[in-house]
Amino acid sequence: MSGGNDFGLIGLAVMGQNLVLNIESRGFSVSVYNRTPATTDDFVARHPGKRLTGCHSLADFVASLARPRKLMIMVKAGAAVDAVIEQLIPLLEADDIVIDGGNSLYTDTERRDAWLTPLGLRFVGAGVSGGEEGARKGPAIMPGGPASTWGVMRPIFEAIAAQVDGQPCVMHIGPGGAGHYVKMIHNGIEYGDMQLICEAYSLLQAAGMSTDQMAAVFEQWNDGELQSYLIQITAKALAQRDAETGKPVVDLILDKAGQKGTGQWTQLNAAENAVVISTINAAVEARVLSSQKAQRVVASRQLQGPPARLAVDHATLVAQVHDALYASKIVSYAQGLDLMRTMSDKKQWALDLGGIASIWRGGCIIRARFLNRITEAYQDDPALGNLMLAPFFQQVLNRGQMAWRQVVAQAVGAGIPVPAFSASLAYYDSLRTERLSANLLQAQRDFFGALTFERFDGPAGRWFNTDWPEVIE
Ligand code: NBP
Repeated sequence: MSGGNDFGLIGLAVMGQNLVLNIESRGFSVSVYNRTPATTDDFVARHPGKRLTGCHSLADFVASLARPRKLMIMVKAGAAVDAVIEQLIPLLEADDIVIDGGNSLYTDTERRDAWLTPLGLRFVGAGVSGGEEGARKGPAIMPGGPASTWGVMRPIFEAIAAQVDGQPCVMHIGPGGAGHYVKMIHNGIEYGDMQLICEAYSLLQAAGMSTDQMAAVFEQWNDGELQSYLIQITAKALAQRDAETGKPVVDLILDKAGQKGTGQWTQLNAAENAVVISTINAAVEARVLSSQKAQRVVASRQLQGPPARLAVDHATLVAQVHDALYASKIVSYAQGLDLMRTMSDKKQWALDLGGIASIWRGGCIIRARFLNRITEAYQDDPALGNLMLAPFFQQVLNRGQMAWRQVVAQAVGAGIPVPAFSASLAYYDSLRTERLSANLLQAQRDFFGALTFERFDGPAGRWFNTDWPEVIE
């Protein structure tokens, strides 16, 4: 078939609708399909004059697309994606490109890739970040899949992606599930960023700052090295007043955090690969503990601690918390990048970590000025082992480490939980400690299990043990 629409999208919920409007606005004709046909009709009717073709059957939808067909599935992650693919398979032809733009688990993407490739179809798992607004105005897009699809998809992806300094926030991430994998790590890092900001807020609040004062601090931080979308929206959220009561909205919101699971996927992947992501772990666990509100209310009456108050000068605290936040953020990104590097080596994905940082500069939730510095660090040293050792980040960490300690120490002293700040600092201190206490740990292992140890005064790789005394209990 010649002619036909440039692109097709299945799944007209909030993400799908906004992506379609974005794609159409860049000059592409788009066919749309939704399981519930009324949604399709309503969507097309609400956008007259646009190059949209509403289809009531997948057969009509597939027939309406130019070949090789380029279509995106944007339905609820999980079984719905498989259900749509099953229906599509008999309708598609060799070389057609099926993109899953939802938040699929990367192992599901690998399974689908192995399912569709032998059928001659090209499957692209693409992470799309930025929520509703990103989808409409320009998301960060992380497509994986066969390299042959990149040339075909590039004009559309580059046209619809967010742009930063004239660069589109999209690149071919790597084969198979690499795109969805990188989106998962993006989300894990997002968890870390959000928790760190919340800890900064809790400390400023404990020093008696009003929400308006804190909003001003975050606004000021957004003009400096912490500039980021999340800092910006934090300032705006703190400044927001409830229309009914006139109180700050944040003071009315129940302290129970929700989560959709991508943070936990990141934790599992890190555990499987023995990579430390303690900041992200702390962030996920902080959400879990927050959700146990009833138990916390009981414990708050039974377990003792100092009053959660900081009697300190506001300007000094603000400067210290700034440094603690920046340093902890660097640790969190270093850990996320370490996990990506480990998986890239294991799966031979050849991930371009500097490039990934660069496409996260726009469209997505973690967009931030400092991502430029990560890109530069990998440009300067493509084999960089740990982000914290790049000269720029070393200097920031060395400069901020005393303030960071003071913040964590004050928080601990006042009984204010700062799990992500303290996990980040512990990682920093562990990494820079030449001689850890693991000598004693090895002694214990050898004591109870004859598991042997290496010696400082022995050659590396030679294993020793000792005749430990008998334990009489
Ligand atoms: P939802 O995740 O709420 O999914 C709703 C869509 O899935 C509807 O179009 C629905 O059709 C369709 N659907 C379902 Br449910 N089961 C289906 C099935 N068996 N067959 C065909 N269609 C089915 O939509 P969303 O919030 O727009 O999110 C879409 C994807 O994007 C998800 O993977 C989500 O995790 C991801 N997402 C990403 C971001 C981000 O920031 N990147 C934000 C939000 C969502 P119906 O109308 O007939 O029920």
